[in-house]
Order: sequence, then C-alpha cells, then structure tokens
Amino acid sequence: MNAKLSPSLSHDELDAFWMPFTANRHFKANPRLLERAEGMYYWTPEGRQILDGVAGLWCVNAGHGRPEIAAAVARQLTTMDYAPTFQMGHPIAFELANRLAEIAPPGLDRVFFTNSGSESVDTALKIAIAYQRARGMATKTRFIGREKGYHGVGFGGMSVGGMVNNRKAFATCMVPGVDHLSHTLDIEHNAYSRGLPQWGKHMADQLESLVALHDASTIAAVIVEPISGSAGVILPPVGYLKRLREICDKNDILLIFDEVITGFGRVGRPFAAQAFDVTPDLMTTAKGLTNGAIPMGAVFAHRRVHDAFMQGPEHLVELFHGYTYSAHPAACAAALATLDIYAKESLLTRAAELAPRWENAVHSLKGLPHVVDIRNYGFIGAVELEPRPGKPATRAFDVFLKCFERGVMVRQTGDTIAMSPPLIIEPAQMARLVEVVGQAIRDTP
Ligand code: PXG
Repeated sequence: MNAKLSPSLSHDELDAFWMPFTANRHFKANPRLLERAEGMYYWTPEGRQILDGVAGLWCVNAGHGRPEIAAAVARQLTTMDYAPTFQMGHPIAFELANRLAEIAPPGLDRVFFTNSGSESVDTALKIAIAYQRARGMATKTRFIGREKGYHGVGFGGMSVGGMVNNRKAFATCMVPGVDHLSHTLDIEHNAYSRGLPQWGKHMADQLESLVALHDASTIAAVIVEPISGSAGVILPPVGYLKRLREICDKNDILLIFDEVITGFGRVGRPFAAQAFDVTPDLMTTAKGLTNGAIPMGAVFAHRRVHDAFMQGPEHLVELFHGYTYSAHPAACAAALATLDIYAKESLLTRAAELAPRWENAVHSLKGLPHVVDIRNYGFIGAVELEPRPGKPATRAFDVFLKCFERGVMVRQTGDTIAMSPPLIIEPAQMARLVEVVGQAIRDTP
C-alpha cells in the first residue's frame, strides 16, 4: 500500500495530477480519495467503507479485488511481460479472441484489440470506412451518430458523439461528414417506464430522412449505444433498434453498436445485441472485458466485414491500424481470468435474473422531491431530477456528494444520478444503495 496516500495528503500534493472529467479546483478543495477495494466496496484512506454503486466506472462487473485476475496478470508478467502483435503473435491473444467469439452475437467472431473504449470506437469507425473502400464503395464515408451519444474522447468518437460539453471546445476539429439522429429521451411520453419504453419506435425513421438527405451512397455507418450510459441512461424504445437495423440493411449501411458499457453482462446477456435481438456489423467494447483491472478494449467485427479485407497479395498488411499494446499479454491474461469468473459465477446473465428486484428497488424512489423520471434495464438504473432554475446539474451533484459522505458511490451526469453496480450485488446491498440515494435526494433542496 502506498504510504503517501494518507488522509494527510496536502493540497500541494494534489496539484500535479490534472484529473480527467473532473472539477479539479472543487475536488482539490474537497478531495474524495479511494484507497482499497474488495467485492462490492471501496475504502477511503480514513477507513470509511463505500458501497460501489457504479462498478468503478461501469467496468468492475465481477466486483473488486478478484484474486484470480491478479494472479493471472502476475503470472503473465513474469512469464512474458510484453510481446508485439504486429507481424508477431502470442498464444493467449488468440485464445482470448476465440473465447470472445464464443460469447459474441452471431457472426461477430473476428476481434481487434485496443486499450480503451475510445480506441475501440475510433478503430470501428476506421474499419467501417476502410471496409467500404475495400469493397469498391469508396464514396461511403459519412457517419451517422446520435444526440447525447457518448463514444469516448478520440476525434472520431467525439465527432459521432452528441454530448455538447464534450464537443463545443473542439468544434472546429470535428471529423467532417457526420450527422446525428435525435436522442430517444422523452420524459413526457415515457416517464417511469419500467425497462424499455413502449413509445418512440418511430424515432428510428429519422434515419430514413437522413439517408434521403445525404444519399445512401455517401454513408458508411450508423453508430449508437444500444443504451446510452454517460448521457444519463437513455433507453431504446421497444422496436427502435430493430428498425435502425432494417433501414441500415435496406441502404447497405453498417450498423455499429457501442457496447462499452452494455457489454459483459450489464444488461443480463453477454451483450445488448443479444438482449435486444439485433445484430450489428461491428461492436465496440472495453471496461468489463478485464473487469477494469487492466486497460483493454476489443472491437468485434462480423466475419463478412473482416473477410472483405482479406484480398490482394497475401504478404501485404490488410488494415493499417493497431496499437503497440493491442492484445497486451497482461491484459489478455486479465481478460481470460475475467471471462472464467463470468462463466463460473454465471455473471453474464445474473442481471436478467435479478432485474425485477433491481427494477423495484430503483422505482421505489418515485415520489421523492424533485424526482421527474426513473429508468432501468438490467443492472442499470437512473433517477432524473428536476434541475434547479438557472443552475443545471448542481442538484444532482449535491446528491452525489451526499451519497459519498454517507458511504455510497453513484455517478452524476447533468441532473441524473446513474447506478450500475457490480453484477455480484446482493439484494441487501441494492436496498442499501437505494436507501442512501433516497435519503440524499430527500435532504437536497
Ligand atoms: N463508448 C461508450 C459507450 C462509453 O460509455 C467510451 C466509449 C469510452 O471509453 P474509454 O475507455 O475511452 O473511457 C465510454 C466510456 C459515465 C462514464 O459516467 C462513462 C464512460 C466513461 C466515463 C464516465 O457514465 N464511458
């Protein structure tokens, strides 16, 4: 344990780390430090126990501190710390790709490794463009994203994403040729839906309008999160994703599902594609792939997409793309150990079994002051609060802070409180999580 990470960490010691997606000045005036983690809990340097209501950041699906993962990584690092995957290979990279293909949606059995969700998204976008060119459709270069979408922070992901604060400072640097569908959040029609909202399938028809506007011959791919996470948990209306699939098929456009948060059991199946019975052509993942223990991402490509590249002279590189750490041995070891845990403990389907209980727990917050909507699916829950007039996001931020003071970690985004616990959560912990969130909402004016 790091002796310096103590309650007495001074303000000066906090300055050097420019923290990501953080109100740095506020944080450094009121630091919230985590020092140790096991199972469903974190502990602060002062020894306070914090119930993890968000699986770290939607990634620690099997719970914290799994010794099997630590042992596999340690073993791998002492056996072979690093090996390149450019024109070379190591056995566990192939083993992992095969294991992932086994749980993938039908046909998505070709796997490209990255180090994060953002890299997975940019990789998928590049594969989409290069695929269209490889099959002689080089004019198909546009992307269609969606408002409120989050696809990481690379230039590609930012451009297809639709979260204004993530875009506005970089507005002049957007990838050209991107248009956006409307988001599907409609509280007026769908407030307090349990699971997927019934209303709103027709919103997918907007894709027809965008195709008519730009022409199918210019569009490479549509990218959406099956369930938007970062924007505050936005669910697809029943039939919406199927309709997107139909329109993509009709117009020869690739469909990319960004499953960075929905992947690896979050929605009660290995992937949302299976939960919603809609198979994309490309699927981006990260986070739960290694239980958050080692950074890693993976893009699943349909075999048809992959095979379009496998032409021309065999000694030539087919896709000029990849990372020094693609399929890093330590990450492969972490992912294999994680998949073993998921299989042994049936974690990839546990959220489906416990979804009714989770749904009831989350919806018990209905009727509390300022609550205007509650949304849930699998082990995902969100409470939407009415914004304070002229001060958006401050109410939910105060609720987040109160929860942390009282021993529960949730995520705040805008005026939404999001919950996405490790998939090992027990009913008593669900009750505790929701009770603390409820009390914090009651006590926040
Ligand atoms: N796609 C999706 C759908 C994501 O949710 C990324 C891509 C990017 O992944 P990396 O590994 O590059 O961060 C994400 C990341 C939140 C939250 O509070 C969600 C993410 C990251 C940080 C916070 O909901 N998701």
